[in-house]
Amino acid sequence: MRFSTKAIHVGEERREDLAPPLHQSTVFVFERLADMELVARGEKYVYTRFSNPTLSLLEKKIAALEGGEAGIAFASGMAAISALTLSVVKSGDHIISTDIIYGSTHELFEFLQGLGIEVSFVDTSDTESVEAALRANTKLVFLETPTNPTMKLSDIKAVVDVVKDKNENVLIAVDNTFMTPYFQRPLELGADVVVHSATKYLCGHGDAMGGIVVGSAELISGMRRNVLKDFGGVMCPFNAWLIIRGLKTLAVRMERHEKNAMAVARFLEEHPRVKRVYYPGLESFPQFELAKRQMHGFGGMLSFEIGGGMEAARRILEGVRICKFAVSLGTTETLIEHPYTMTHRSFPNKEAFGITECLIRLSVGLEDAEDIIEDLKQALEQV
Ligand code: LCS
Repeated sequence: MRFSTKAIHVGEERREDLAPPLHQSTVFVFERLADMELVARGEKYVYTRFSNPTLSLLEKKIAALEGGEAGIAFASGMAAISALTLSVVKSGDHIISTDIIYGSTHELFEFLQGLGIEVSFVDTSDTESVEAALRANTKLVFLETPTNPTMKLSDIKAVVDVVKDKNENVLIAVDNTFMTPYFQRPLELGADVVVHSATKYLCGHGDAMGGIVVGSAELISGMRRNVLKDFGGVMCPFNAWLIIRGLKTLAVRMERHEKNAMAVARFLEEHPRVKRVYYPGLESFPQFELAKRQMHGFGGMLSFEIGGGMEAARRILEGVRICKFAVSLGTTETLIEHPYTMTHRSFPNKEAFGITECLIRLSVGLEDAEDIIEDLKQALEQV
């Protein structure tokens, strides 16, 4: 089966109703005490905090799309990332993380430092820096590529080669939220684990929070036993149902997000008030060659820098009429936000990483590209 066929059919082969049922129940009824043996073998459901048939369908689908053995759903992307890290590292261990990452992931890793876990924030786009940062106690390398919000890429395969050559027990995780498995499949490049904020493109409509981890059956069953069951960050079954519905149109949506983003990026690149555009699909993007090699498309996210500082940024953000001035991404609507004061507000030393007062991030939606461009054009004229 190919990508879209998998997205639509995996886990739904033998069923009378076309649309998947929503198992909203928190609990599942037993007939015999011995049924607990079935539970131990993963053949019976007990309680939705451990597992649930609607969550299982979502987990199976996303694992198939990423090419992993198993998946596990959480209440949000951050619940997934925190569950993954807590299941892999303990006090005294070391994490290497991409330096420019989603603000809350950065804050989570800073929090973990308070629990005795060492974290090195490294420019993982430079593979040699990753190699230099490896220590005897390194357990996890966490890559976000493209990074939020500057779209910088890390070469997943090169990082895998360097790290595994030194220590094959180090787990390599990739946050694949921006690209989705339609445009990037880290496991095929040798990574061990993929994490997602399913709140974004996987859902696609901005109406359900969720997070997913995909990896080996052993890792995922361990996470289910420990972090999911005992920390309890389970996804709501209705959200899983919405995200399953979203997955069925993932391929067509990603194609359109990309087509629109490319048109918007080209428009911005030509605009006199725009100083710089960060979009991996532009020939001017410094890592364009890596983008073409590593990804199957360039996605719908871009950032751009304007002249005129905070006041100019404010005028654009408040001046749009079709684009929505909001954080998050991956929705049908184009979303525009200001990383400096919003998503990356508490990020240390922002300017050094290109997160300036003049940086604006766009999640290009599924509207007609001409309308998005006309809207940005009139907002830019207000500067
Ligand atoms: N990973 C990435 C790359 C993200 O962009 C986000 C959220 C998360 C993980 C966390 O996912 P959540 O818990 O929200 O489901 N990014 C956001 C953003 O850029 N604006 O608002 C949320």
